[in-house]
Amino acid sequence: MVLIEAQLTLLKTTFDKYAGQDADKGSMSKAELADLLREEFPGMAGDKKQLDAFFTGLDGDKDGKVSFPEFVQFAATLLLMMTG
Ligand SMILES: [Ca+2]
Repeated sequence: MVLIEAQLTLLKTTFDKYAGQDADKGSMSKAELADLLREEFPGMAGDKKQLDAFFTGLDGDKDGKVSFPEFVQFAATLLLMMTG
């Protein structure tokens, strides 16, 4: 459980860092997601089509913003895929 807690804390820190850039600090806009990708995943940045697809995939309820639960769900899915 300690490991999961550490992962969640890291996710929350990462989320807050980028979601907090504009007035809406509780969710991530597409611009903020683009910043996150550029900083955390340099290899994925620069492709607008890829960013659009990524953002749409994260935005589960399609309200144009990525909330923390949506972000966590995505990270969990990634983790499951990686641990197979
Ligand atoms: Ca959303």
